[in-house]
Amino acid sequence: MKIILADPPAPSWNTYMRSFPNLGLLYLAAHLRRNISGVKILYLDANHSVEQHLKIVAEERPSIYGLSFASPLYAVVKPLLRSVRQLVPRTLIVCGGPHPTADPQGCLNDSPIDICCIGEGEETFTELVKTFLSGGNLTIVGGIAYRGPRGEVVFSTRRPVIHDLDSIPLPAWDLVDLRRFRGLRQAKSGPSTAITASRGCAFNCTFCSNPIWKNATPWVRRRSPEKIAEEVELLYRRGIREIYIRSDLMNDKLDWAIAVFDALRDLDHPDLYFQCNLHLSRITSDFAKSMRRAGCWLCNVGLESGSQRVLNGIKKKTKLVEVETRLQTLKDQGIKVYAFMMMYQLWESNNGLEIETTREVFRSIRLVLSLWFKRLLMQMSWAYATPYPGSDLYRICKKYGLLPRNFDESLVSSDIMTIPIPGLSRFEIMAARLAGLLTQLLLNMSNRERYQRHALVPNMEHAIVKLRQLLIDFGKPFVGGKLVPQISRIKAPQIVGGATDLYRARRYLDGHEGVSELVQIETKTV
Ligand code: B12
Ligand code: SF4
Repeated sequence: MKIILADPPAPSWNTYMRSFPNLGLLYLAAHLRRNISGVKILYLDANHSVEQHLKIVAEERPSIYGLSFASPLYAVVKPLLRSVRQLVPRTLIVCGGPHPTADPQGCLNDSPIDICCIGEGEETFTELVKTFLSGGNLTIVGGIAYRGPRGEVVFSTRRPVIHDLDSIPLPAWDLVDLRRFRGLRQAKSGPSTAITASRGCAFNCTFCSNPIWKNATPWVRRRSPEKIAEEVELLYRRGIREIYIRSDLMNDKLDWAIAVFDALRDLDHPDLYFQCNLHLSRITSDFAKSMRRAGCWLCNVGLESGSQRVLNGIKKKTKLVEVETRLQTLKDQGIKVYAFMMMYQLWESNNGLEIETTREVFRSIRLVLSLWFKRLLMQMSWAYATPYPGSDLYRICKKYGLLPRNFDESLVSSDIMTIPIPGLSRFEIMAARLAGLLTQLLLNMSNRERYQRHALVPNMEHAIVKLRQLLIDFGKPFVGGKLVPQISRIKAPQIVGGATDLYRARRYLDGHEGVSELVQIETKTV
């Protein structure tokens, strides 16, 4: 029996997806192999073009095709799945990951998906394959959604989360040719890749899709330091020299986090570096020391805003007065900080809908500049607040009628202003965005340390391309005084380079790139 586990082909402008393999799929493959013998698993990574992807599917004719995707890619996934269905009509199509978990109804209604896996997939997928092999009734498998006899979406029993993450085998790294991946955008060494040390997050930021994983407790589960070190050692032996620990937060439980970094230090590989994600409120000196001793040189911190009102509104659990001291703690250990910032948040209070003002966005810009001036911040990026399905922001936008008509397409890049914010003038949005991007450029240009060789050019290009798009956007139509996100039909010369790029996103969805490619393949093969 053959199974394909796949990422959607990454749009050409999306470098993120090309940086390292999909850990969820590697975990599924490892669990499947441990529990079922005689199954051939093929991992199709995001670096395949649409054409290559479909060619492999047509050649292999798998019994099961499993696709993993987050919401930004759904607009791209729909035509892909239609092609897969036409090429291999008898293959069982199973989808999982953030988007099928957050919106199984939408997925099953709009796409030729047979089964959506809700939440964690190891046990669900293994049970599905076993039942499939024995010719049993797939609908009794827990943790799935499927179409019932009248086309209605039916949910099977809820599946509990896996409490002991160490009981899952290490991801099937042997299925992966690491040379196919670009590695991390910012890296001190290379080749680089990513792992996860835990699952879930105890925080509840309103813009985050984390609630989709919270359908069962415990919300946060952690691997043992020993198992994490075992995986790191395996990757080191395969030549990896830098690892991004992609857990949502590395410092929510400090004794565990320190034990993890101590175990990594004990591996005694001075040429191995790490990066991770931190919550500002839990940065302590002991923890920062353990990070540094293990070779962790860079951390991402979601600062999000320079306004306490906004931070409270989005439930960030961050105090502005603490920002400098916490970042200084990292600086004292030589650890660099990359800040994630957001613009134009919305939230709900007792008074109804609250909206971040342009003045507040400029406070965020001022905060970034002052932290940069004190050398507490190395780099940062901006995103418009985007209502990903599963987040509270999505619920709020839906409630107040603030989801655009072309919602799936508008999600494709967080450089697109997805929410048509009432009462905000176009000039204000443009001015804030311009000031933000110039700030980002300033930070990028001022970082001329040696390790930035890999990172500087793409990051500068990233900001320049966004600036250019902003200027193009300035000429776009507004409806009723609001910026209405639209996938426009602009024709313009190709921009070289690899940064995420709204401009290319639009071309892509316009049918200039992947989508038209898909249509051609369909007509050729049908
Ligand atoms: C790593 C990561 C990335 C990597 C992905 C690399 C890769 N090739 O996989 C990169 C850097 C590309 C990335 C980018 C982005 N990401 Co991201 N990312 C994550 C992160 C931190 C961890 C994912 C992970 O590895 N989890 C560990 C594995 C074990 O879990 P998993 O992938 O969910 O897989 C399990 C199940 O979902 C299921 N499953 C998954 N696939 C399948 C398939 C089948 C067939 C089955 C049966 C089951 C199944 O089984 C797996 C094992 O249990 C998550 C946060 C999170 N906590 O999940 C955000 C997250 C997925 N990202 C998110 C977002 C928003 C983004 C960006 C838009 C950010 C941005 N503004 O640019 C981009 C867009 C990506 C894109 N185009 O799709 C959101 C998605 C929200 C949504 N509704 O879709 C998340 C959930 C963060 C959040 N909490 O809001 N991201
Ligand atoms: S944004 Fe980060 S801290 Fe907030 S809920 Fe999501 S993962 Fe947790």
